[in-house]
Amino acid sequence: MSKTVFVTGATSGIGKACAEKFAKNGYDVVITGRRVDLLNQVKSHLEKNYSIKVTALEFDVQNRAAVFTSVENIISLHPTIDILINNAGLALGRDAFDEANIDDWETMMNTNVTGLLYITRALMPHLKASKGHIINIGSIAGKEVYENGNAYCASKFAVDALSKAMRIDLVKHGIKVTSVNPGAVETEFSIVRFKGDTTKAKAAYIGYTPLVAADVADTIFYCASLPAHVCINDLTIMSTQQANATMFFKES
Ligand code: NDP
Ligand code: 8X3
Repeated sequence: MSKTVFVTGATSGIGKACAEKFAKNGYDVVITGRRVDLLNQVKSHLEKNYSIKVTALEFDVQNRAAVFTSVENIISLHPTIDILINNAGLALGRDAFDEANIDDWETMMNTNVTGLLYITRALMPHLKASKGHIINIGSIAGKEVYENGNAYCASKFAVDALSKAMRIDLVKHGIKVTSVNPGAVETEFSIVRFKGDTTKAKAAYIGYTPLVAADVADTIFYCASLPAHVCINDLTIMSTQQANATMFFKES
């Protein structure tokens, strides 16, 4: 029987690349996001190219009722969920603590931390039943705090803590927990962070070769493909030219 992966935030970037990678390898896929047009495009693309079952769920991970209802509704279609990739997330702004927008702080916390908690709790019975694998997308920003990173870094430090906490509490159920922490990946991330300012977004990647979403998806797939007795707990993946959270070797 084919396995099922549940990927949050699969309308673009790392989540979309994960959906493609797992679909290519025969997994049934549940994809989620808020932009229904993009969700449907990803679903059609996967169904056209791979002989797998694809279910698209439109909801905002910040909406607790929507998360729990959506998960309940898919279980008849996908009775077994083997892998959860907690990927939906965002940064908003890159401002000093004293100037940052408080609404942005709330959105980052509610999405990156509370949303991840909701999804994971909603899927808990299914992951227990399958002795499944939770893969949380953290960040280098969850390992090192950088200037003007304040609430985004805090949200990813929280993801780091939750990965450790889940691993401790869920080991008795045979559930694996892996934290994958990328450095700079060129996706829609910077366009979202800089609120549509594509010049600022592009500037984040000038002078060096960033990761692309497929680099991260390939690594996640590797983590998910190991034997039952092997778990990568924590993995940081960076562009070769990125030495830490903020230091990039830029060719002149
Ligand atoms: P993208 O902006 O390309 O993708 C983000 C995805 O998250 C989209 O599919 C978006 O879907 C979804 N999403 C965002 N907010 C919500 C929400 N409230 N409810 C449901 N879905 C939501 O960025 P990336 O692919 O780069 O980011 C994916 C993850 O990787 C994030 O957690 C990010 O923090 C992390 N990361 C990214 C790095 C980078 O440099 N790009 C580096 C390290 C970590 P939609 O808008 O349709 O809802
Ligand atoms: C995204 C990477 O360095 O912009 O988590 O924070 S960074």
